[in-house]
Amino acid sequence: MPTRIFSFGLWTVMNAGADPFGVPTRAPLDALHAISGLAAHGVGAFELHAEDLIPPGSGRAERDRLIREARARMADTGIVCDACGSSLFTEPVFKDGAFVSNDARVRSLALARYKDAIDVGDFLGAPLFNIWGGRDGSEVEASRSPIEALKRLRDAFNDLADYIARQGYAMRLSIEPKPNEPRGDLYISTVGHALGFIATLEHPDRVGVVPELAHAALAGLNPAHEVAHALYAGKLFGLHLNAQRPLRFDQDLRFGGAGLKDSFFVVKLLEDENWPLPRTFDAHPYRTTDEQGVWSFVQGCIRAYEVLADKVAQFNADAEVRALLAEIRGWDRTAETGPASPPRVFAYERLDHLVFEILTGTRSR
Ligand code: GLO
Ligand code: MG
Repeated sequence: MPTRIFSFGLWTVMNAGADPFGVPTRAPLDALHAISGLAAHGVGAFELHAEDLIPPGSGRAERDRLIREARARMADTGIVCDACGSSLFTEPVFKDGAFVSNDARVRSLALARYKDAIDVGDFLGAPLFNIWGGRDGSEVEASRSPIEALKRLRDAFNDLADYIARQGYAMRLSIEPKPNEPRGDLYISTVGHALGFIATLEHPDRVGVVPELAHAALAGLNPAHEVAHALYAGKLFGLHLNAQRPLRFDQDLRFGGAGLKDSFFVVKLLEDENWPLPRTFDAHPYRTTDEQGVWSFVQGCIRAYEVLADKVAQFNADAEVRALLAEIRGWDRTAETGPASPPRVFAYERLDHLVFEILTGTRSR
């Protein structure tokens, strides 16, 4: 297994602690400081919204200066950019959506803004442009047909894929599904929705999926299964690790902060499948946190992944686990000899309990 690369969205450490009911509780980190700080804490890659680095409305000269500065930090520290995106969803003009807005002028503006962000991604060497359409859903269902919305989304993705190809950028596109945000029902809500939608595009091979654990939990889904569908389809172009208690408002907890067993099985899947891409964290430090706490949040995410990867190794090496799994595999081979008689005893209680013991550190190696 090559050395694992950990990545963070710049917006995660730049998050100022605001939530729907509260104003910011800390000063946002400067983007350049965020890049250097991540590198200093053992992070090998970062993902960004172009706007995290280049405030909307900046002129060309300012854009170029900020890109130069970012590239200098990257060259100095070795950190790379593994994905770019755009945070159009925060801006009032896109309140009715970006790609799906009923106002054609807004849709054109969204395409232009995404193309600008794609250019920024290319300058930073990003191999992926990831789109989470935070407002591309319906708050007022009567306001548009969902079929019309899907056609608008299709046209937009086709246009952006075409732009990337015409520019000759070595960049793939991805869709990050999410069920809701926070009042609207997004049209591309789960990995399954994304895969179905991608198949309708002109060049499906250029577009993949970036599942996020919290988004799967919001929909009440098993996150390992979400990730598995993307892997199985050859579409796991990226992944956002974090934590979320189901049936709650979007929490974006630190990886490891909730759903231990679900997190373990996601890590197990990635490690068992030797998934080669960066492990990206997309979460928010607590509102009560100061800058020092932001860096401890970063270390916490990474450490949680490493601990779980170590637990995966322990699980895979455990003699009793191995014996149980070998027995289970043996049942597969007896298929041709007809139905088992007497009925099979499925020793899953013990297997599942062994997961508990390994996760709680109560089983010796
Ligand atoms: C919000 C999303 C968001 C995206 C980001 C990608 O729920 O997870 O953080 O990951 O905008 O560009
Ligand atoms: Mg995300």
